[in-house]
Amino acid sequence: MSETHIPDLRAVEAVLELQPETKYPETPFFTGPEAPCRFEAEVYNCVVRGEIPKQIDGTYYRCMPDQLWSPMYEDDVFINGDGAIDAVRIKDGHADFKQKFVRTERFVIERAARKSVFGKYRNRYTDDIRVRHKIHSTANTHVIYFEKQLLALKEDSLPYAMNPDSLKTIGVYDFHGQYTSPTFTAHPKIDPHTGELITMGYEAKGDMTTDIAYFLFNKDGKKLEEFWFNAPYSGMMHDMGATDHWVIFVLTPLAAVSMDLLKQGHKHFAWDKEKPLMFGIVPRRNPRLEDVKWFENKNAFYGHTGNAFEKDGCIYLDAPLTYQNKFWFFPPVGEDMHTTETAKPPQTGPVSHYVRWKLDPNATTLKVEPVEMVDLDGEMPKVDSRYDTKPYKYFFLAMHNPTAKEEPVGGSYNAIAKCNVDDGTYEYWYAGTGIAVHEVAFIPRHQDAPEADGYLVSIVNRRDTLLTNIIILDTLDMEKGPVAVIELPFRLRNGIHGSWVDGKDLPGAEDLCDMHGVTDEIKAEFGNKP
Ligand code: V55
Ligand code: FE
Repeated sequence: MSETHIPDLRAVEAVLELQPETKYPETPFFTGPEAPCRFEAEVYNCVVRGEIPKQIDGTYYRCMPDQLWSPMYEDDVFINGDGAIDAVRIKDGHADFKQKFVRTERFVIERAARKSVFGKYRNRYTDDIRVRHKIHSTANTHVIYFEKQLLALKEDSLPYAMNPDSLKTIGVYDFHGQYTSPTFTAHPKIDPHTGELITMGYEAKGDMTTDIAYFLFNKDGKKLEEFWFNAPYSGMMHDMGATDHWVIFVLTPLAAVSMDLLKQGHKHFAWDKEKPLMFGIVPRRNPRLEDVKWFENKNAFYGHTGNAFEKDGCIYLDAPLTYQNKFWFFPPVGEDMHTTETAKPPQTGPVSHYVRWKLDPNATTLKVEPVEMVDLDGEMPKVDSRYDTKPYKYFFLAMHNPTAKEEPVGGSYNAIAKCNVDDGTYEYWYAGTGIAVHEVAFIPRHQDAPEADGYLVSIVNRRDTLLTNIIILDTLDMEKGPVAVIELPFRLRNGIHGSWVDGKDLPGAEDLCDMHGVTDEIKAEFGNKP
């Protein structure tokens, strides 16, 4: 037989079909650099270029949606992926990494099934009938630290608690039975002075309902407030805001479709060009229905809160604002996500602006218009968490470099900015062509460091090499670029939100990576003592 008749591996691969449970849709959410990763990983002592500042001691946690199984529907969306939690433990100039999936009910059932049995994003009527009434959380949106546990969050369900040392899933968390809504926001706020947790659930009496449940917990997890009220319409309420005396509820025109449409298998949310963006204010303590006020902004997309604070009796809310639907994959009812007019980027100029709303609790007119604070196209704003809910001066932003020729890669950003909200000035560092940057976490240089003086940590997708970097920037010299680049020998997908937890606050009872066999004797003799 001549050699030409023996197919090589590439030729074989070209004719063999992928098995159905891992054959993903040929859409940008599942192909190329966004192909699902599907693994759990540990890297003890990562490869590091440069020097990780020795005073950094803590762990960066963040969520990455990653569909373990090919979705039941071709039009599945990125935000429906199973929640993988990444942890980067930094100490003594070294970094250890671990990635583990949250053991949600969906994870364990689908692991047994070896395929997807949960259907579309927030549409239980598209599920395998056997799981319709199970917990739908993918725990893929944000991971926060409260009561010495990680809480992995998805706004359609309760949090999942995890062990912060090992990333083992503990289970669904309802604050010892005190939390009574079936839903819990992915963006609760923690008051850095009191340690209180300000949180809420929307669609709190079931799919498509306008009910909102507000909760305030003290730092030990004791419920201080529970207050139920209604939104003017049912829509996505992804982020929120809080100040010393007020809580702000953000209602976006990504409207919940009718129950009939949901039952017919429609996507849960659809952009509604006619609806305003609205802000509901509620007193943080002793709220009463007569204190609730809804302010109205024209139709616009609101993603994430930068910060909120109070001054002279007024509430200020700061965030990037976009006059088009950034969630193009939830188009208006009857429109196609690939051709809808509501999500086309404008031909010129930045897409979002960082703006400020003034919400006056005594106002008689409830129409509001924001003022632009910083002219940068970005999202995922983060302040120094010691200034959350308080007046502040600086924030960090994942942004699109305005001088770069390329579009933000894969819907992500390519630069990181440090912005001064008082005068609109900023500095930024551009990561380069084909490199996707995401939300940062801020690490104070030391406990008493001035506002925004410290380091940023973020996970960066190298679409050029199909690998991953974790970068550390010095906030006093952003333009210099990272002081350390941690290299992971594999590709990760786009990440969502995360938190930095200081080492002194972590239990530290277990190791992040598997240290089995490394006895105390071995440690005593060979241990790396700085
Ligand atoms: C967002 C992300 C979500 C979600 C709803 O960033 C909104 C916005 C990762 O999941 O379910
Ligand atoms: Fe978010």
